[in-house]
Amino acid sequence: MNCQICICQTQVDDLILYTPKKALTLLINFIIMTFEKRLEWLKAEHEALITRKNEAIEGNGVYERYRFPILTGDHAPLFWRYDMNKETNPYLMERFGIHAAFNSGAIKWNGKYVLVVRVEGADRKSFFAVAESPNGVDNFRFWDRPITMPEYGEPATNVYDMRLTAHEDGWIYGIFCVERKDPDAPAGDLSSAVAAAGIARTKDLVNWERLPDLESKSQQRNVVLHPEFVDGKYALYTRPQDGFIDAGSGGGIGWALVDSMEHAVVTEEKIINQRFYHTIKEVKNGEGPHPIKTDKGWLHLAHGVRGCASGLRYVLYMYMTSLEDPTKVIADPAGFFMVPEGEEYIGDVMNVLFSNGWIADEDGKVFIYYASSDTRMHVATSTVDRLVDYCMNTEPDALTTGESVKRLNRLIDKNLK
Ligand code: M1P
Repeated sequence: MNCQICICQTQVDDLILYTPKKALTLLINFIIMTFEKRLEWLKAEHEALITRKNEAIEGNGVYERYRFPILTGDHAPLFWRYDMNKETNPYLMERFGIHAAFNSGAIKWNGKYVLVVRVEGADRKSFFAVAESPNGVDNFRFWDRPITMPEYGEPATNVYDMRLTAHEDGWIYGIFCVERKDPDAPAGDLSSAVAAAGIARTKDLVNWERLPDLESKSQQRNVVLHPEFVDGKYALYTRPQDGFIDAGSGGGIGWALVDSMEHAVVTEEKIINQRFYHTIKEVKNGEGPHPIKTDKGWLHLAHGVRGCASGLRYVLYMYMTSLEDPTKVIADPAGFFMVPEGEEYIGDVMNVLFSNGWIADEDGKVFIYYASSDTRMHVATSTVDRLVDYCMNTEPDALTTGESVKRLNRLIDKNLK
């Protein structure tokens, strides 16, 4: 018989809460586990985690956060992580560690809230896997297998951050970052990478047709496909990198029209949402999921990055563009929309909120899927009306302290009248 000592934090908490007799019984039950008992325990803990009910937390009126993260590495199926054969894994050890579940694309699919999750293994490689929930806020369960994404060209070292777009051409596109080691990096530099936008399409989220990577003058990250044709072309939100992104060069979220997704080539790029000195997007910014169409304009969610003593700080912000001309910004609320709070600050890459997925239901409810600290997934909910109101009625950043104080005084005057 293989016996192991095994007790988890929740059990320790339980022991503290329970009467001495109950605590003793629990202790005896858990302290020595056979393979079978441990498997039973693992399954029970996993099921309890997945089926845990989530609760909305009243917030600032713009959105509601939820009490629990919706996906973590621990949500990955046990049969991805453990060899469950007693002969080959007598200690029932984890054989494939799943470290994190974050930066997920999102889509409403067959009535379910579906995420294409960036899952990161203990080996630091990330891959895509689909998780679905019946209500969008809890009970997210991974499909049995991760996505087997076909390669294009030289196999990618890492892939991540898929944006999903159900395009009016009938396909669901996934655009994601493909990273490979920089072949021109000097010997000994094992960090420099080359990033490109990988493109794939599907009709069922299981079978993916890989298309050529986006061709562009510069490296690209955070590329997102607009859901409609514009002037008969596919429209992309881009994030030209390198030469374009040095401080002071005025880079930002770009816009490019391409003739075909089967061979997407960016010839011209126009910056539609710029970075600015001393704002939440001073260092860089990137489009989040594709914008939501509203009767007042396209509603955008993006991330802005600034530097500080503790490193880069990633926050979420919103803006709106015109329905007639999607390159024209019509609302640009000042500052951040969401920043890390509480445990969201803590994780692999601290001080980061990132979103590449949201779902707008037909009744106007919006599910904002965001990741914290490159570690776990959360949800916040709002409505199209509230988000449009937020964008239209939050004044833009006037870029100086004096103007911010004037803005504050205008609100105070109104309220004290
Ligand atoms: O670590 C924070 C984020 O950093 C990168 O985002 P960006 O290219 O916009 O700087 C990505 O690696 C992203 O996955 C990550 O969350």
